[in-house]
Amino acid sequence: MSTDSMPSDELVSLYRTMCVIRTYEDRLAEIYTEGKTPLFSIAAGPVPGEMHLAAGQEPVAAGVIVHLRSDDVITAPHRPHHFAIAKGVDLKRMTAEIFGKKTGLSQGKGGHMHLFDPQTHFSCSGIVGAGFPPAVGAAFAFKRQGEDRVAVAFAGEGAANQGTFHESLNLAASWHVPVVFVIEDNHYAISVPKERSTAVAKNSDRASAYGIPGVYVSGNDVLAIAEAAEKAIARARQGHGPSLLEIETTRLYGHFQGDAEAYLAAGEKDEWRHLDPVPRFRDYLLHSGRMTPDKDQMLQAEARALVDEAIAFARESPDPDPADAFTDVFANA
Ligand SMILES: Cc1ncc(C[n+]2csc(CCOP(=O)(O)OP(=O)(O)O)c2C)c(N)n1
Ligand SMILES: [Mg+2]
Repeated sequence: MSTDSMPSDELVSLYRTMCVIRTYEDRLAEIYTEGKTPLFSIAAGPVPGEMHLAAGQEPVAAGVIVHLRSDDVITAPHRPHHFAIAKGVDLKRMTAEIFGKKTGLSQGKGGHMHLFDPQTHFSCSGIVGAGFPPAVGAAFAFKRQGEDRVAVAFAGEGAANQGTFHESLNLAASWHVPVVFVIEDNHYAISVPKERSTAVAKNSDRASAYGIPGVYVSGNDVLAIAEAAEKAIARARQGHGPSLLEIETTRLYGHFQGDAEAYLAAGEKDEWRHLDPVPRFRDYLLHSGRMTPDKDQMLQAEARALVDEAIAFARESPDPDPADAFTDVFANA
């Protein structure tokens, strides 16, 4: 790990966030298959629709969001659970939303790619690249209102080839607004490797075209990420304008649940698993004496209990009432 400067309780708190995310994603992976076997039917089972899990990408969410306040704004992509958990979205209501239940964040009308939570200022979208413009809009509002709040737009490296990315960087830089763009480089956009679709090796190099700082963080290392994010977020909060971070990470499940991953090279996934950031950070904390084995056991048990409680809540919650299908949505009268 790259730095020893953080107090032990903050390090353990980062680890706790990563444990909750991993426990959550692993449990959802199991539950997602219920009712979908032996014949895969995407609509069947307790979790209908597509599912994009973020196991392996925990350091990005934990390392960046640790520096955000509850009134800061996040826009996230179609792979959103790690960001929502790190931002403090209520796990029960989020899980109920993913299960399509009435008690969900959007009464079950959004699903896993459309989690909206005004309380924690969290949103995400299934439209790739959709989160950049509203993050700039939020940052513009903060600046106009004289508030020291920050907006962070998270997106994948595939999304950095969308027009919205470039338009948003340009406008954010021109208006000098408090936004941080965070690109998760998990090497693939569905099955397309970054080098086949992107003209530069590092999206962080694209920042210079807009006159803002761009930093690439390699190694999927939560401490290196936290260090880079602290600077970018402080810079935005202190009125010094936007910046771009691109963070190398790994996706331990497929693009979506059910992805055969035929596009991966032999052994590629084994390498990622070998570098799994959660056990890697756990080992660091244990070996450096920053966390005791008892504390680790306790945190893992707490994470399981939290996730169990959220899943039980979602399973037991009622389905939405069909009579409400056209409330709170854009629909022709
Ligand atoms: C505008 C738009 N185009 C295409 C898609 C289909 N799509 C869903 S995810 C995805 C790839 C996204 O890759 P990346 O941004 O790297 O995120 P990752 O899935 O790797 O987290 C695509 C093309 C979409 N949802 N929205
Ligand atoms: Mg990607």
